[in-house]
Amino acid sequence: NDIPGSATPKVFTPKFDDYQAVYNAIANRLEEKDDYDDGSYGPVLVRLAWHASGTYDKETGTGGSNGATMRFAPESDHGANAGLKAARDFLEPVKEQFPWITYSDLWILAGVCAIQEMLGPQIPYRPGRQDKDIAACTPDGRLPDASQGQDHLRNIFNRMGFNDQEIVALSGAHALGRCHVDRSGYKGPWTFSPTVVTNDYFKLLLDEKWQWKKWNGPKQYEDKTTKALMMLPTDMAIIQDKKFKEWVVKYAADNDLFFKDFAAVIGKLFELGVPFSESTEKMVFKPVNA
Ligand code: HIF
Repeated sequence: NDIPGSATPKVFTPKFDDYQAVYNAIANRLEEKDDYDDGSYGPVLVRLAWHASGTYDKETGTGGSNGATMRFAPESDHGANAGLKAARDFLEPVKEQFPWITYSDLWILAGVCAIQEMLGPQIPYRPGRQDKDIAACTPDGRLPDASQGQDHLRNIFNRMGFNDQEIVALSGAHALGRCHVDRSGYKGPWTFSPTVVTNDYFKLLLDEKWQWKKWNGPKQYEDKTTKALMMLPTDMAIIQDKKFKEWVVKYAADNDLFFKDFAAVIGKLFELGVPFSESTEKMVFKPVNA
C-alpha cells in the first residue's frame, strides 16, 4: 500500500446505522403511500420477501432469497408471482437512494420492515445476499399451490426445511393482506385487520363457520357470518389435518407464543440458502411508525 499510485480504492462497508437508514426510508414510504389496497403496501412487501425466499430447495441448495432472480422473466412471470411487480416498483426509489444495497438484501429488509411497522414482532436481520443473474432463476412450481391440501403443504415446506409447527406458525402471515382476482384469481382478505400482524387468522379459522363460496372463481371458502372473509383450500388444510390443528389451537390461544414462533420461522425463511460469513451479526431494527 506504500507504493505510490497503488492505494486501494475505498470500499464502502455499510454498518447497522446504514441498514437502519434503509429501514427508515421503507417505513416512511409505507406511511406516505397509504392509498394502496387496504391502506398499506406492507402485505405485498411481505409476500415479495416470502416468494423470493420460498423457492429454496434444501437438496440442491438452489433458490432462496440470495439472488433476487424475480427481477427477471421467467421468474417474474411465474403464476405464483403475479402482482409482485407492485412491491418491486415500490422499492425502486429506495434502491436509488441507497445504491449500495443489493436487491436481495433490500427485498428481505422490506419484509422485515413491513412486519414490524404493521405491529408485528421484531425480526432479526442479517445482510450479505448477492444478486444473481437470470441464469439463477428457479423453475416454476416451487411455490405452493393454494388449491391443494396438507400433503402438498408438507411436500413444499419440507423441501425448504420446515416442520409441521413451523408451517403453521408461518401460516399466521395470512392475517395480512388479501387475494386479488386479477393476480391469483382468489378474492378477499383473511381477517378484518389485514394491515396489522395478529393471531386473528388462527382464531377465525377455529371460530368461524367456513363454507364454499358460490361463485365462478376458483374454489375458496367464505365465512358464513359476514361472507367478507376468505380462506384458501391450503388454509383450511391446517385445521383439517390433526397434527397441524394442534398448533393452530395453540397460536389462537396465545398471541405471545405466535409472535415468538413467527419471528423465528419467518427469520429462518428469509435466510434460506444465504451463505453468510461467520462474522455477520444479527441486526434488530428500531420501529419507526409502529
Ligand atoms: Fe400467501 N398467498 N400463500 N403466504 N400471502 C397470497 C397472498 C399473501 C399462499 C397463497 C397465497 C404464505 C403461504 C401461502 C402472504 C404471505 C404468505 C395469495 C393471494 C395467495 C393465493 C395473492 C393475490 O391474489 O394477491 C399459499 C398457497 C401458501 C402456502 C400455505 C406464507 C405463510 C402464510 C409463507 C406467507 O408469509 C401475504 C402477506 C399475502 C397478501 C399479499 C397482498 O397483496 O395483500
